[in-house]
Amino acid sequence: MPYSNEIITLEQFIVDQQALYKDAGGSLSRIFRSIELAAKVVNRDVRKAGLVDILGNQGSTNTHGEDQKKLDVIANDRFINALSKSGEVSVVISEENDEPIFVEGSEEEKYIVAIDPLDGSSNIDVNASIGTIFSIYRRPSSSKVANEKDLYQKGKHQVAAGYVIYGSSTMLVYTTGLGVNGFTLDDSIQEFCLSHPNIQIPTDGKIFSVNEGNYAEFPQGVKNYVEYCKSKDKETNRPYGARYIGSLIADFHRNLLKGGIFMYPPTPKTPNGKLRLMYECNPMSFLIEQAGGKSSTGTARILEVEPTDLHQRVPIFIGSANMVDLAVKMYQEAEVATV
Ligand code: AHM
Ligand code: MG
Repeated sequence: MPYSNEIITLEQFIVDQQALYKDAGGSLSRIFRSIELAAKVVNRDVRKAGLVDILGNQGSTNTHGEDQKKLDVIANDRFINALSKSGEVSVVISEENDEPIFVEGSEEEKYIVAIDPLDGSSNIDVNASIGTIFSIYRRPSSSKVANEKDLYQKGKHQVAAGYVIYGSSTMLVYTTGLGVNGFTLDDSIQEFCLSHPNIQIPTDGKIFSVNEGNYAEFPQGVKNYVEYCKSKDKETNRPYGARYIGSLIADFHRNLLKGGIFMYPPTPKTPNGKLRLMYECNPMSFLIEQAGGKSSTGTARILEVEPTDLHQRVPIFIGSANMVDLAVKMYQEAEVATV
């Protein structure tokens, strides 16, 4: 019988699981090792952010016209470097880079990794949780250098996805399609240790997360759902709690553990919502489905969306299965009624 207090490190867990996700050559494991290393380094950077001059804007804007904070730039470099050195990744695509990065000397390798190196960056200087999101694809083509077909894959083809949250503790949560597991960084030994095995999101939740400041611009169906969440009903335990940090990882992580729904709907100002398909919506959707939840654009399963641009945005409704079903139903009914 296994000793119940046994510490299982991320590295050990991945080695044990390797055979299950058909990674006999260890390629994916090596990619994970580089993500783990970069995460530890970025964690160190984040923890000392208030002490050294790495807070504030870098002075450049990223491909979406947003200010880049210094830490965004640092985290981006750290992850790109680590992934490039893994020897397994042919292309890195990053929310912070306009163009895909073809890794010199690894052009023929079989994996493509998409990253949002520091999500929720507007929260850096107010000390709220931020994080890194990653998403891994295998190249379908055997061409020497990755082609468009390799880069523009639907989310359902991800072989692994996860995030690192730099919060009150630092956690790495990931899936390879065999459930979702969470590891907490033990600072004293600098190891991610299994703390949240086989995470399942409750089918019904009591939290709704949406930027209600945009309410006037919401589609009618989303307004209806928000009103539903806020109205009183004993049987369904309403009103639900409203929680919105403005950092997807933090909002997602809380809802994953407690049950809830996160929404970034389309508005006239942001007709495709705000969040990026490749760097945010696909990885989070893979995770939520593996945890028993759901994720939709309002009209389609996120993982079925055909990418047409590496930086495209999509509306998102993600979280507890019953909450997403109802939100999507109300959204669609109102859309039909306005046609
Ligand atoms: P970022 O990748 O530039 O940090 O932006 C994405 C963030 C998400 O983390 C968060 O869910 C969302 O933007 C919040 O947007 P808003 O401030 O419009 O509510
Ligand atoms: Mg982001």
